[in-house]
Amino acid sequence: MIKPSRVISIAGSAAGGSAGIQADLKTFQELDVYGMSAITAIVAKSEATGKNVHLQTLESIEAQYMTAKRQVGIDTLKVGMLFSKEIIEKVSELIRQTFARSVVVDPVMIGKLDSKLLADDAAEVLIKQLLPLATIITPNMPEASVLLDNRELKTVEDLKQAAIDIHHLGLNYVLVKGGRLDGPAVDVLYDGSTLTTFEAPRIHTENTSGAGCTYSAAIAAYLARGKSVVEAVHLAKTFVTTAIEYGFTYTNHVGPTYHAAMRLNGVAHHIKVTEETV
Ligand code: PXL
Repeated sequence: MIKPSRVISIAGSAAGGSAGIQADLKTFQELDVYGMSAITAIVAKSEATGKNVHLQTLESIEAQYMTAKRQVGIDTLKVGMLFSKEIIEKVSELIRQTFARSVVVDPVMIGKLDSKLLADDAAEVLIKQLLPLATIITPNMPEASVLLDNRELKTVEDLKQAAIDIHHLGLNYVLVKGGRLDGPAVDVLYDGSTLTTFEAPRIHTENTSGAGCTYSAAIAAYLARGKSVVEAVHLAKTFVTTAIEYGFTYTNHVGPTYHAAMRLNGVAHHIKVTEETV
């Protein structure tokens, strides 16, 4: 029997099942890797107090991570919502002590419904300690803007310059995602010499909750399976675009993407890939 590669998600729990750890584990299962988790916080809104983010202790996070590492072993890591400076420092330390094949960091800052998923004083530690440990980081446009002192990003050309400038922070691969562009959904990947552009058609839907989590989890799964970074992003964008095409909702809330869509229906849209040397 061939044993699947082992991937851990260090991220928040999204009670509604569309984002965070829940999206990551569904994606890992769809893409034939062995999924594990270390939960940093539970995102669930208390009606009584309005509190939305319930943090885990550093002890709990370390215990979860070490249990997975000792019981199973870790080939590849995906990092999502960390929220606080202290959690970022702890997770950076745990990653430094692990011989992982690849590390995917989704620098989660703001949820789709405007819930705050990163503390105000935490961006600097994120940039200095965690991002340099990543094989690839996957900011969306608002996150890329924060990494560049709140620079305004509007066009594909702005995304290309953003990817180049974020790379100069001392990082490996930088993928800036253009989900919020007008027009096609164009993402830009930069590795220090080549800019690769991935283009999908714009899908007009509200049901995209957890799309970013799903995309970065799929990148981690394909990297764990031995794909190159460019191949992993291409395949993961195909996966998430299909999941968005078949997104749905049970209620009047913004609904999830459908993680099983590609398995059940095949690829919905092919991604156009172009490369330029910079
Ligand atoms: O989509 C960003 C995100 C990441 N992680 C968790 C979330 C969300 C959005 O709600 O809840 C746990």
